[in-house]
Amino acid sequence: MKLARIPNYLLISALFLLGGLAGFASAHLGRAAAVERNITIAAHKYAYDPPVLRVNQGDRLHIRLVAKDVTHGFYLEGYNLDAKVRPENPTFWARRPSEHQNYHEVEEISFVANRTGKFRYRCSITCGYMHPFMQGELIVSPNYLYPTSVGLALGLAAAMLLILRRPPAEGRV
Ligand SMILES: [Cu+2]
Repeated sequence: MKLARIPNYLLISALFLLGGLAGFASAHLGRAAAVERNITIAAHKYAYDPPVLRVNQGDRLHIRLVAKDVTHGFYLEGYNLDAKVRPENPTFWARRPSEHQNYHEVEEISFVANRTGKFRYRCSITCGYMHPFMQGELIVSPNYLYPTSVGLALGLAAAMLLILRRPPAEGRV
């Protein structure tokens, strides 16, 4: 089947879907435009503020921790992060538990939220009788919407261009 014989509606839908698929695939490969997010988490007896963090996959998070009353921990499941934060201190201590690292002093912890899902963060330093209940949640959503819609729009534009450049129907015998 020659390109000129494909009906317009088929050409439009095919390129529209193809563009969307390409956008979706690029998001899946982690090429979505990353957003930098500066987040301060305040730890106090017996909660974190904010208790829930919502980000998109691919975002780079810069997390600063502060303690409001006593020394608290911050263990983030799924991202191999643990921290210790003391009140009145502008810096805190962080480590990667699985690599048996010692705590080192930092001003922020920075990482790319490349794993989607829900990850609990909880206090890793006994801070009082309600300590086991001190936890929050990081929710990382897949970042499909934006690249997919850009892909759909590009596919549509390509289809329109192709159609405008075709010879008129009566010219095609
Ligand atoms: Cu605590």
